[in-house]
Amino acid sequence: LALRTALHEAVDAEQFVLQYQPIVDVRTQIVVGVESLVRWQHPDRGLLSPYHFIELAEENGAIVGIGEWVLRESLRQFAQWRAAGSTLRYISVNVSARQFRQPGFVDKVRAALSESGSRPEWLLLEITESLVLRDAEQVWADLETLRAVGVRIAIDDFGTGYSSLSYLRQMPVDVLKIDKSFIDDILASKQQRALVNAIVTLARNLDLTVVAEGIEHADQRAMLARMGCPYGQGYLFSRPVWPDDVPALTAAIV
Ligand code: G
Ligand code: G
Ligand code: MN
Ligand code: NA
Repeated sequence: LALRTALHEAVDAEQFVLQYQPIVDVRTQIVVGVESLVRWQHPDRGLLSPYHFIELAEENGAIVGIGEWVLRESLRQFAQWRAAGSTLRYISVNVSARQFRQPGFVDKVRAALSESGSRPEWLLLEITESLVLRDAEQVWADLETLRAVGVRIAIDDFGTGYSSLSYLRQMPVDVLKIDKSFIDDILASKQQRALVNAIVTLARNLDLTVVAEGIEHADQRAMLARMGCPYGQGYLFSRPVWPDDVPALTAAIV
């Protein structure tokens, strides 16, 4: 209960911080982008993972302010890295359904891009399958607007929701992030392997990009490379790191 009320003041109190996790080319392991991941630096409880507060923030609406801060801070930081010569291609930012549906969301994205001096191509927004499936009309219109501007859209945790294959073809999205639960068993289970292979092949044929999430072992990476999965993310390459460690990490892997 205390967390719930504190959440509303935490943005103004500047208690949120971002870590960044590299997204790599599965074959070469070169870092192509980073995903920003929010943490709450709570005055008494220490550094809190989003698992402890994102759901609460969605319930009480604080997610709107938090999400706006995350978007602006991510782009500010990314533009700064680029200005310093970084070859990173993009930054991936999680957007919760409630934040996306907030009136004026598209304008806020535009404003965050221009105030930070970012190109729209630098931004990848991660949304959930359920958002794309519900309230289809307004959400789809907003997705189309964002894509027309040049911002790309990813479906996060892909495979855990209910999107049908015929829907997938029409969805206004660019990237599928295959959920970690599929990658976990990619070696042990022939069925899971077949599913991931099918998603990778389908995505390629639909001109969608794929990121495999939660890669922890070298043999998972090798298997995904053999399947032709283009991009990956996971502890094998790097855990989420503090902003100061991003430039070195990028340079080290390249
Ligand atoms: O970084 P970590 O593994 O702790 O993230 C846990 C969960 O929190 C993931 O589902 C992730 O998508 C979510 N998450 C992390 N950062 C953000 C954010 O800025 N906004 C939203 N809406 N979710 C986030
Ligand atoms: O829902 P989303 O995909 O945004 O969640 C990303 C979360 O997954 C982050 O909290 C991040 O810390 C976590 N994560 C990233 N790579 C790995 C991994 O290889 N193993 C595990 N267990 N978690 C990971
Ligand atoms: Mn994500
Ligand atoms: Na995910």
